Amino acid sequence: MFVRICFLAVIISCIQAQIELTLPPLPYAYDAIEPVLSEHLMQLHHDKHLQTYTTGANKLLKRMYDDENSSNELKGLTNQSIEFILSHIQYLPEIYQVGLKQYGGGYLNHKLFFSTLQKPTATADENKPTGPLLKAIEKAFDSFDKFKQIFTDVSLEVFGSGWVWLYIDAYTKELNYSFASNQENPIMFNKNHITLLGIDLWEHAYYPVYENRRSEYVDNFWRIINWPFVSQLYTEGVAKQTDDIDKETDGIVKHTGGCPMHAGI
Ligand SMILES: *[C@@H]1O[C@H](CO)[C@@H](O)[C@H](O)[C@H]1NC(C)=O
Ligand SMILES: *[C@@H]1O[C@H](CO)[C@@H](O)[C@H](O)[C@H]1NC(C)=O
Ligand SMILES: CC(=O)N[C@H]1CO[C@H](CO)[C@@H](O)[C@@H]1O
Repeated sequence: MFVRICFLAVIISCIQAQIELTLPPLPYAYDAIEPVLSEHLMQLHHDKHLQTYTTGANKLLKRMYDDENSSNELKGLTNQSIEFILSHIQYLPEIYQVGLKQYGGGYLNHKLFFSTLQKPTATADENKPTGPLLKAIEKAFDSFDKFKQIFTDVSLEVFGSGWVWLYIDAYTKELNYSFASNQENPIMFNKNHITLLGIDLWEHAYYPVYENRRSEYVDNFWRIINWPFVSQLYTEGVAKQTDDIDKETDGIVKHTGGCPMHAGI
C-alpha cells in the first residue's frame, strides 16, 4: 500500500482528461502481406479486432477517469501513454487491471505486430536480421537458427490464445523471449522490458487463411518479419536510459523522495 500510494504521487500534479487512443493506420496496403496473410484477414484483423481493442481501452480509461472513487492520481494516470499505464498495471485497482490488460494490451500488441510485418520473401531463409541485432540474438540464443527454433517451438506449444515475444531488458540490455497468454506483454511484468517482436497466436490472426494449421502460419511468419524495423526498436532499447525507469518497485519509493499523504486509490 505504501509503495502504491507513493507511486501514484509521483505522476501528476494537475488532472488532465484521459488520452484517447486512435486506431493506428496500417503502414502498408491490406494486400501487402499476401499470400502469407490475405487481404481479407488483414482487413478483419486490423479494422475489426484492433478497433475493438482501441474502443475497449478508451472506454475503460474513461470509466476510470470518471469513477467517483478514483483518486486524483489515478485520474492523472489516464493521461499517460498506454505503455506507461501498462507498465504500472499492478498499481491499478483490480477492477481496471483485467480489462486494461486485455484491451490496452490488445491495442499495444497489435500496433507493434502490424508495424513489424512486411511483404513476404520467397523463403524464410532469406529473411534474417543483420548487424547489432543479429549479434545480440546470437549472444542470447547461440545462433539465429536456434532462436528461430525456440520461438517456433514455443509458438506451437501455446495452448489457446496468446503471443510469443522477443524483448530486450533495457536495464541489462539482454534479449529474451517469453510466452504470454491472452493480451499480456512483457512490459506488464517488468517495466524495463521492451518488446521487439511478437507473433499473434490468437486464432483471429491466422484462421481465415490457415484454419487449424497453426504450424504453417508460424513457418510463414518468418517470411514477413520486417527485421530493419525490429532492429531499430532494438537500437532504441539499447540506448534507453534506465536511470529514470526504476528497476524494482522499491525504486519507485526512492524516486519520489518521500511519500506525501494521499487518499488511497
Ligand atoms: C464507490 O465506492 C462505494 C463504496 O465502496 C460504492 O458503493 C460505489 O458503488 C462506488 N462507485 C463506483 C462508481 O464504483
Ligand atoms: C530469460 O527469461 C527466463 C525466464 O523468465 C529467465 O529465467 C532467464 O534468466 C532470462 N535470461 C536472461 C538472459 O535474462
Ligand atoms: C501522455 C499524454 O498524453 N500527456 C498529456 C497530458 O495532458 C497534457 C495537457 O492536456 C498534455 O499536454 C500531455 O501531452
